Amino acid sequence: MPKRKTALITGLTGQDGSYLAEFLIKKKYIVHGTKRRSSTINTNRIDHIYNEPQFNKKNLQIHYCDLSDSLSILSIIKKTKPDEIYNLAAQSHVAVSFQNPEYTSDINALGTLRILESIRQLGYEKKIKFYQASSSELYGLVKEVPQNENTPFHPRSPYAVSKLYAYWITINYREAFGIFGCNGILFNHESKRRGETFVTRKITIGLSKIAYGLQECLYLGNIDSKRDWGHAKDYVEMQWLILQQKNPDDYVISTGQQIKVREFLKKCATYIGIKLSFRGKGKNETAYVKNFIGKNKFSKIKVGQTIVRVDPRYYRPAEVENLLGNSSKARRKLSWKPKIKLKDMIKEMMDNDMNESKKQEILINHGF
Ligand code: NAP
Ligand code: F7E
Repeated sequence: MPKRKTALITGLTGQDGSYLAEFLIKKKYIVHGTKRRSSTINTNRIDHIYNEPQFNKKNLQIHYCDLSDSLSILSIIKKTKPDEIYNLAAQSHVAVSFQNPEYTSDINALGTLRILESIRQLGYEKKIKFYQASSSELYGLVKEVPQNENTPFHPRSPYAVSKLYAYWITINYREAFGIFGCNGILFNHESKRRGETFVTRKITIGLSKIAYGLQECLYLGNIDSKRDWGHAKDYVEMQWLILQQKNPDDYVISTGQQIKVREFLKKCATYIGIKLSFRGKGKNETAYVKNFIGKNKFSKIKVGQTIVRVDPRYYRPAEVENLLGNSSKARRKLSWKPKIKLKDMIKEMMDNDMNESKKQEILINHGF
């Protein structure tokens, strides 16, 4: 039997970490993942692969690790001796990075350095392949549309600046020490496992709660920013493919399908039979229920009701307005193309969050 490959995923408990672990286990890898200590259990995205009887527990092993802690990183790499490391751990929220810039930089920038330097200190430069979760946020104040691997960067947040350091330190360790280090410059990708405070999930949860009378209104920031959205499941496959190539390289990963936040909102509303209309401008803009498409399935919502308002507290000190990726290099060299369409992703997210709200409404209103 050929020897099974071993992978180490930092940020196992996050959206991408959970999908990547599933993907690698299916590929017969032994997967080691890191999680950080938390006062509540934070493994809900991976419990199904950790506990399910058909998965031998040895396929997924979890280690405590914080990217601020060099010694824990070094000792996990030494203990697990992985063939591949996927560095997905990060303080990944752009808005939060303005409030916690030093922490964000420590984890995202120096955390990446700590892993690369551990590989070097252990003498594993030729053994371990390293994937860095780089981001379309690097393009920030964009110099061209669409953006590709040669588009100059102009980061617009402490998050993006920290990811710029991580991007370059990965290339530096590749050039200086011969580490097989690669950047995936990933555009926004979402799923039903997306963190609740990112805009797509905030919208799917908010609309679902409004539909079941659990919330009156959804408050959003800049609804005119444009994003190139894909599904996380498609994007983790790319992360793996990038490390299977003969030579290390950097790739843009995107669908090339761009819409505004307000369009995403409208599409989610349409999915549950609500036609939204907007009135007002800037911070005074609101969205109300224009009419129902078909029969109104939600007795708590009325025609004319304002269900979305702009709240300037969600504006960012510097915004990234226009992200659109050109992933032709990845499509050509890795024969990759995304499989999941935006409308199917919206269906998955809305179905998931409508189900959750329905359960909550039953608990609250039916005396259980
Ligand atoms: P996510 O859901 O926020 O997951 C981040 C992971 O990092 C979580 O497991 C989190 O642990 C862990 N983490 C946070 N701080 C840490 C620390 N100090 N030490 C160790 N682990 C820590 O992010 P994601 O959407 O899966 O994204 C994965 C990676 O891709 C991130 O690096 C992100 O910046 C990057 N990225 C994401 C996108 C996107 O659209 N999703 C696009 C481009 C790049 P907890 O579960 O305990 O919080
Ligand atoms: O914002 C606007 C917001 O927080 C998208 C991370 O995964 O992708 C993600 O970063 C847009 C922005 O994602 C709200 O101003 C409006 O223009 O969902 P987001 P992001 O900032 O694009 C990149 C590629 C990453 O690398 C990051 O790790 O939506 N927006 N109203 C809002 N955003 C939020 N969060 N909340 C609002 O209420």
